[in-house]
Amino acid sequence: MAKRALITGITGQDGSYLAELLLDLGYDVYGLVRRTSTQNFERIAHIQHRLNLISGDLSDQTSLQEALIQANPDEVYNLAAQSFVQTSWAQPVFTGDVTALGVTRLLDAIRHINPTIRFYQATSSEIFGNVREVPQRETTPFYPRSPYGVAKVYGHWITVNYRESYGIHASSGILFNHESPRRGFEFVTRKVTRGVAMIKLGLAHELHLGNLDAQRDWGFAGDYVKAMWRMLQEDTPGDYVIATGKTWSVQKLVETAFEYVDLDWRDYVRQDPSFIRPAEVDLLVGDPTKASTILGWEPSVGFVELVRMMVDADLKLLQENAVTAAGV
Ligand code: NAP
Ligand code: F7E
Repeated sequence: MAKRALITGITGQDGSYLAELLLDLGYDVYGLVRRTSTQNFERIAHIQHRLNLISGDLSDQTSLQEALIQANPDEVYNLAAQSFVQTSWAQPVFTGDVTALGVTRLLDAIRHINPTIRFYQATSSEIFGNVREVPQRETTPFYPRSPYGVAKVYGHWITVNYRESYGIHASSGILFNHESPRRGFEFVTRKVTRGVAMIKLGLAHELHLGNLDAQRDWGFAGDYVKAMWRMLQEDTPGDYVIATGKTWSVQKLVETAFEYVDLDWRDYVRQDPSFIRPAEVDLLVGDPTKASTILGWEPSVGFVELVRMMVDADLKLLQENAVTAAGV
């Protein structure tokens, strides 16, 4: 019989890649979707006919219980969150409710309805924040620097706690930044690749950015969802850092993207204080040795290839939109 999986956050970047992966593996895939005034299923439109979508919200306990009863899953992947760090200062209570307490709501529903369900929690490298060690590994102490990071620390520890308290097969993936052509427009990689594509096509003339000195360990989302799945196939649950082991500055990201389309970034990039954060995470670089050793997981896409993939995709998207708008 086909395995069944429930994905929260299926309409997001990772949810869409994970849904594709699980469908390819022969799973029956269920996704939790929240009601929005305009439907936002763009990332899953191409597979929507193969998915079972269930209405629910991480802030609503009843809907989570109902979703578990309807989907009757073997595996639950909790990818839903208020995931944008900058917004977490503007909406700290909402971020805590969804990104932190939402994890408890889901775990507690699992505990009552079917404690044999295997559970994946989307933890983040933002828990390391003001880093205590370089590179960061599973044992590195946490020092979050935003309401989002604090919420993810809570989500991580409640996952560990339900594993230890109730024996739930609950794993936490401590994922470093991962990107793709499906990344939200507000995150810096996509903002840059879309900005570059717009400038190249004459649709924009400037790109406003914040701190160019921050360094991130950027990988490809399509690789990272494979690590999520592998964690739940292990006999023993655990916590795993998922990263490339290399770090790059935002400035290098900008240079790489502009260079690819033969433009000089200095002619277009403007520093804008409105994108500077109240507290910054200066340097993230992960050590994925445990994931490599136990899960056999390795990243397949490097930084330059990733940036070029995203610029190409944004150029194509904008050109297609122009053709559609022109009615050609
Ligand atoms: P994303 O594109 O922002 O997707 C977030 C998803 O969560 C969307 O499907 C969103 O639904 C859903 N969601 C938000 N609030 C919800 C609520 N109250 N109830 C139900 N669903 C809700 O994020 P992502 O990049 O795919 O990341 C997936 C997960 O990994 C998140 O938990 C994120 O915090 C974590 N993470 C991401 C990275 C990264 O670099 N991408 C790294 C580490 C950890 P709508 O479409 O309706 O908004
Ligand atoms: O910022 C700097 C910014 O918003 C990266 C989320 O997926 O990864 C993501 O969080 C860096 C920061 O991602 C702009 O200050 C400069 O230092 O792309 P970002 P993030 O904050 O690292 C982690 C692992 C997650 O878990 C999160 O869910 O880029 N930066 N100028 C800028 N950032 C943005 N967004 N916009 C700018 O204009």
